[in-house]
Amino acid sequence: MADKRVLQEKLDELQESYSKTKYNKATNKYLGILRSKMAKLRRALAEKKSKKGAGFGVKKSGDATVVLVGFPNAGKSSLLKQLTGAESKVADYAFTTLDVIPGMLEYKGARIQVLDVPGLIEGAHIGKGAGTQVASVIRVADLLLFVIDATVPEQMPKLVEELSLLDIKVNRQKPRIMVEEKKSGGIVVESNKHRVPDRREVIAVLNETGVYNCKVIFYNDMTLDELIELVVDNAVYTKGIIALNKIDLLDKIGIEQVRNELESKQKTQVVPISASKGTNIENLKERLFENLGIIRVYLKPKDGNADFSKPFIIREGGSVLQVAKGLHTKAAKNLKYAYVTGRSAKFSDQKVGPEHVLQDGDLLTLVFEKF
Ligand SMILES: Nc1nc2c(ncn2[C@@H]2O[C@H](COP(=O)(O)OP(=O)(O)OP(=O)(O)O)[C@@H](O)[C@H]2O)c(=O)[nH]1
Ligand SMILES: [Mg+2]
Repeated sequence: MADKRVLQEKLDELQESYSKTKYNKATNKYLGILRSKMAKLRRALAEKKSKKGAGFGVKKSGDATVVLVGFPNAGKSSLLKQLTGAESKVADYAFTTLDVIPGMLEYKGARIQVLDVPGLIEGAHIGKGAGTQVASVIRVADLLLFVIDATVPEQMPKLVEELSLLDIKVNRQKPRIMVEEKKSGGIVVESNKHRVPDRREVIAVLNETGVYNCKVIFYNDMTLDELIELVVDNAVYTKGIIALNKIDLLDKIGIEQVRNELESKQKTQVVPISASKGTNIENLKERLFENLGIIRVYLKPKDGNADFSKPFIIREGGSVLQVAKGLHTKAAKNLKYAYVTGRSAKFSDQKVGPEHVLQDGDLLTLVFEKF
């Protein structure tokens, strides 16, 4: 990649043309693309500035991954210990944690990886406080657990804003679009009567990513900014719930007030806890499990009983085939059909195909081709 000085010069150049361009419908597209180019350059610069990030490579493991997100000193490391028993240094000052510290929460037969990361601060998106490296860990999460100091609830909208600038969109429906690349024929737009950016804007944005021939199909309304964040910025869309921490510092009425306000503004679940005192931690575990959409199925041999102490874990919407794949790739290839008893079945031992979608608590007998 180009050196720091060249990146900085390019960024200054873009910033200058951005501030000189007046906003109107004709320049809207151009401004959107400038914004996203500037964001990319800022990120590249931030990565160059902080070389310390080498320790940030943590592999996903377990059945699902939750990342703790919060300002410094909010209580993330204290909570990691409560949830998983893993030790991460706790201290009464900011930036105690400087690396990714993994823990494993075993709950109802599922193994949920919990990652403690350094606190996020305002300006993280321009690399402050190792913000871009922290973001690279947050991007892989299946669920975010925001850790908010109950005495400073205004931390929450700031975190959401900062993550958005880092191309991580919290609790927002992913806009649906399909881009079918073609060899020739230019760019064809199928809006399906949705309100979408005009054709020239769509073409300009796609050209920006090196696509000149394709069919674009829109499945919902979309603004130009949303189109840019989706195809140029490669944004991720992640669900997040809130652990309202340090409730031991507020009285009952205070806790309810903060909780209701956060819940209505952020439109997500808020679980009041005290990480240092261990209050309401079991309830938080249950909420994590629920929001991850984890499903347990029990394998039952043809003429035997299921082992209820060993659930097989899949995610909501998972099928019989996914279970077979999880067992062995060979098993998946040789799967013929299955018998299911439980919530997804109409009656006991219903015969179903590999694509049958399972539900929590189902009993499953897999039948294979002889091999
Ligand atoms: N009163 C109270 N203090 C808490 C609670 N949870 C954590 N703390 C204290 O808050 C301070 C910071 O806790 P940490 O767990 O280190 O916070 P952190 O979010 O990991 O901080 P960084 O690593 O700096 O980002 C410590 O002094 C904790 O003892 C809580 O529920 N109540
Ligand atoms: Mg910490």
